Amino acid sequence: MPFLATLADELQSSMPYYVCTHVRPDGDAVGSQIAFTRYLNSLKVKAFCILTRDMPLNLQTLIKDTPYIYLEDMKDDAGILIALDCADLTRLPASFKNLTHFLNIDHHPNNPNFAKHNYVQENFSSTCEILITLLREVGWNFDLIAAQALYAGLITDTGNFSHSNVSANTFACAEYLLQCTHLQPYEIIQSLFEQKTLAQIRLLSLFLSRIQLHCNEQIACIELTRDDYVKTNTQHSDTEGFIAHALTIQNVKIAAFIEYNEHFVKGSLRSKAPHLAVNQVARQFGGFGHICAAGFQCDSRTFNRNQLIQALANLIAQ
Ligand SMILES: [Mn+2]
Repeated sequence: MPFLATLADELQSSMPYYVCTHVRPDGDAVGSQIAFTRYLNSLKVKAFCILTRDMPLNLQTLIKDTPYIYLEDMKDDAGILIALDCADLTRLPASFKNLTHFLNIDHHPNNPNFAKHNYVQENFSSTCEILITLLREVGWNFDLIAAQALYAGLITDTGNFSHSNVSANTFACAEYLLQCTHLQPYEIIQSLFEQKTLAQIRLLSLFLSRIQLHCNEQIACIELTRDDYVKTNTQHSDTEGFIAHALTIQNVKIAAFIEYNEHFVKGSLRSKAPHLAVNQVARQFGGFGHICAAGFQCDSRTFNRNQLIQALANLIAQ
């Protein structure tokens, strides 16, 4: 029986389903939320996307008439939780720890299967790719808004079908969305990637000017501070996708983007090939992630940048 069909009997309409994702959501996270909420609504099940106000503007355009609630506005949290693209419970908003964890659909390695029903597939490029596959299995009639959201997830998690996580199924999923709806890929590209503010471009310029190469020019490291955001009138979420620029440098195998805040340091790590598993290094710093894309957050008092560069250099030397 298709996985989603096995859940059908348990879906109830008395309690709302809160379709959640990880903090600092990306295209895959929000795309999954939108599509799954719409799927549940099509079954006459009361469901809402739970969004946060720090969500990037370009992702907000995908929501359209999908029912949602801002986490900040939630007064009563009695509901049933569905977690999408969430590597573990620590990635969920703290106020949701006490809800019934009904369903967990994800593609992160080491997901501990924290819900009653779990569908975790590491070999999928994105949670959106998993959802398209599962929704096809149950013969769901994809609507345009869901298809656009899912397509957005596919392209953001695969770097426009350029990363090592792309498979034949990834393209088959994209093809299916185009076949069954009037989806126009260029429209999604425009609404996701061509909506930058001048301030964001200035921040990008600053980001590029900070690139430093280490380890025989194989590691690119970029550091931004809170002051940099203040000066450019931008915020953390405005750096989405910046790190990919550092990886385009010849000979660079790994890029590390370090953001310094008052109390903590946030690191993003990317590698060009699956044999450079940057999630191993992220774990050393208390983080997690995919083989080629991982991150961590740690106390700024204990963080040592040279230690990070050394750990990455060790990875290359292996
Ligand atoms: Mn994802």
